[in-house]
Amino acid sequence: MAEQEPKELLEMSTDTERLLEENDLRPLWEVEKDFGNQFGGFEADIWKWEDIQASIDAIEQDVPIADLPPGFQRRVAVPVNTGYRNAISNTIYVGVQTVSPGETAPAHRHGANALRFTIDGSEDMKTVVAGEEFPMRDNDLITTPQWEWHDHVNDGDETAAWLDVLDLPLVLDSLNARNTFENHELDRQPVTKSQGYWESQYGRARPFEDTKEDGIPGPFEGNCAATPPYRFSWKDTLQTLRQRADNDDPDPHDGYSLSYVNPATGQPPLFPTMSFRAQLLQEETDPHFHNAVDAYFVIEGEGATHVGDDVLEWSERDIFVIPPDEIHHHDPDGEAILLGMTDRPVFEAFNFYAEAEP
Ligand code: 1HN
Repeated sequence: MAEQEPKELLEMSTDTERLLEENDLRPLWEVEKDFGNQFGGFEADIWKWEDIQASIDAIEQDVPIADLPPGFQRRVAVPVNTGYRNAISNTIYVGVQTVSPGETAPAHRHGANALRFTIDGSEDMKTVVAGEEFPMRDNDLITTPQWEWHDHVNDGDETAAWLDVLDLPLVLDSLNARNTFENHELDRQPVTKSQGYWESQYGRARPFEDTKEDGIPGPFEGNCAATPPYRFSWKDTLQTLRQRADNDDPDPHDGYSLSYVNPATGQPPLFPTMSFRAQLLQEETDPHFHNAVDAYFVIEGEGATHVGDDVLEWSERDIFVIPPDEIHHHDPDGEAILLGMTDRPVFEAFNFYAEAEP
């Protein structure tokens, strides 16, 4: 079939063009071309740990947290996409943060949801969330739900590093919700709860009240219940993954996979805007594609992820991203474990989520 000639652009008279322009009006057939292009050049991309490590070490040498200008006051190297220089994707932000021995990342709170996934941690590296000190051990995942005060205190001897994952591009850019940040009057918020408090409230026996004094909805509010502050210890998560690998069949696209559930509901997503999985891969997965963004952190092992015509070769601690609608599959070299992050809950909330095999 002969290639179709591009259609001639509709021409308006110069007078009409000027009239619209003077009145801040544009014809839809012009506007239409710009929709969906604000976030240009979103390609599959990978950030290798050795490059991230060199960068976080260098900024740690140059920039004490105490010298940071007013603002978020966190020492973070932020993987950015070619088409969007604020974050890895248009919805999910991932950063790599360090806190040196003796340093504190001062207390603040905000409307964006956040979590920490510990890379180099210790019992003495604590993130303080909603009055409780959570020790950050390697590969622990700790939530910082929206509006909860949080500060990070390193009482250990080694620099600590972790991933921050926030729905920041969604909150700050798409929703333009900029007045959603507040600094605490103290660098360190008072510790008002004993260790283990938050976890204890979401076990099999729970407080009877619908809503606790601090306003965080209790377990009886169905799927809308807010995410509590919570630490998912890697020790437990890994044990569950192993049990799955020993007893179950893998999912064709995601291997042996666990959802980090909202402890208040027992269901995913962990946050209304972002969902997380631990995925153990032993074999090549089947290709599929979907309109939600997937980002990954390599917890263990090495392999490759094929995205369209690209091959992302990954090893431990690398970060990579798969743009919407790209056909992709994983090919681990032996056994590998990934942390999967996605904005799928946003699509599902609006009945937009779609997934298919090629
Ligand atoms: C934030 O609160 C943290 O608490 C890290 O560690 C990165 C980036 C933007 C906005 C808030 C943190 C952040 C952030």
